[in-house]
Amino acid sequence: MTSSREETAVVIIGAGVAGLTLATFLQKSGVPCVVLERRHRAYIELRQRAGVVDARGVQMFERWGLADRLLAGPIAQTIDYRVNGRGRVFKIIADDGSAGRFCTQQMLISNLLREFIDAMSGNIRFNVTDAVIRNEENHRPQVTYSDASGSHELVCDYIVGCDGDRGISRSSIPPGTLTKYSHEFGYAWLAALVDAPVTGHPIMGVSDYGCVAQLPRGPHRSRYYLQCALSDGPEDWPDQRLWDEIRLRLCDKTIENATVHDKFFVPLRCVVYSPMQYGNLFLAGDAAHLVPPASAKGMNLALGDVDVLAEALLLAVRDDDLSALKNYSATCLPRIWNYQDFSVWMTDMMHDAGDPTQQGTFRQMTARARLDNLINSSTAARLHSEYHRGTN
Ligand code: FAS
Repeated sequence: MTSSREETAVVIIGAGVAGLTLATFLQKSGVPCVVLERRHRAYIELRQRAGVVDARGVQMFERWGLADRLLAGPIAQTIDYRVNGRGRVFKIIADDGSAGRFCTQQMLISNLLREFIDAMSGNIRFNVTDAVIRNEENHRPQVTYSDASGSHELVCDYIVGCDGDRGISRSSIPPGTLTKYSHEFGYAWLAALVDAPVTGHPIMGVSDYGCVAQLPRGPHRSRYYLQCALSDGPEDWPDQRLWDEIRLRLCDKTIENATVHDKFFVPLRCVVYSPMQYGNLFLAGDAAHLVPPASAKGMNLALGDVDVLAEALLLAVRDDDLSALKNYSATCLPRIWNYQDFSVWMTDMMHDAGDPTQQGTFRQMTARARLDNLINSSTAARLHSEYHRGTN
């Protein structure tokens, strides 16, 4: 077993959407960086999560000249907001013609890995264990870790924590330094990847039996999301019950059972940590904030953080201009709170309008009025479109 000591400019912890996008931008700009990932390459390439890069994210990849190499085609510009089986198609307004692009998180991760490692010879270490951050004042930050070849020490100028909600970066910050804001919705989503493509429009469905959504995951697959109890687990949702509930909530007896590839349960919550930095450590993505999948903004908020951080790190490393880094949190948090508000609005609307046992019949009717507004009011439709596109 060997031990090594190396120097670099930026150490990125976590090879998810945030970590790999940042690493690719820095590598493209000639800023030395090392990515540390605890899983192996195949594992992260197979992990299924989000499905769409919004228009703001597409514009960012276009600015870096990477959109066509990383993203697939345009997404449907419509959503079928269905209430107890009655469909109403919402058309996303895009005056400047820019649109989100279909790109499952899995596809984006694979394309980023190919770009960073194979095309740009980027430096990434997989199967990392025992990573420890040293980020003290008047000391160059360090990360020590182990892998199959031994123990290692990386000395750097900056550390970026892109290691998600349960990573080591945020927990390396002294207790009491960050403020945690959180909101629990009190229910969960069952997410099921199935061999049934979306025919027609992506569906966001409200029903008296609970929320149901169907979002595309490629030409042959889609992901169904069903509202369920926080305590539910796979034993509560055998495939037959899944399909029976889908037919019930969409009021469509013609839907046939299809192969279910995976199922997982996501408790719906919103979380924000502030500030998103401590000394020379910066948090991005789920390491700093969480939103429920109902808003489809988890991956896109992570990309938004990277959009700001990449430019700030370039200024710091290249021009010794630390102003943007110092303002990183202040720059990101207003956008993050704006989309936290959208996520609460969207999640409440989609659930309150359905099963009245959650919030009662009064909230059910006001939530349905909000849905009607999206279809009947051009002003409401324009704002909703901006949120979907990530451009407000
Ligand atoms: P990620 O979690 O993607 O990546 C963090 C990386 O850090 C991982 O590769 C992890 O292995 C690594 N890591 C952790 N600890 C480490 C350590 N100690 N050392 C080294 N590496 C470490 N959003 C949507 O919009 N739609 C969805 O349908 C959707 N579904 C989701 C389903 C699930 C189960 C989850 C958890 C999230 C889902 N999201 C969804 C939100 C999702 O898209 C996240 O917002 C997005 O993955 C955030 O990206 P990152 O911040 O890069 O974190």
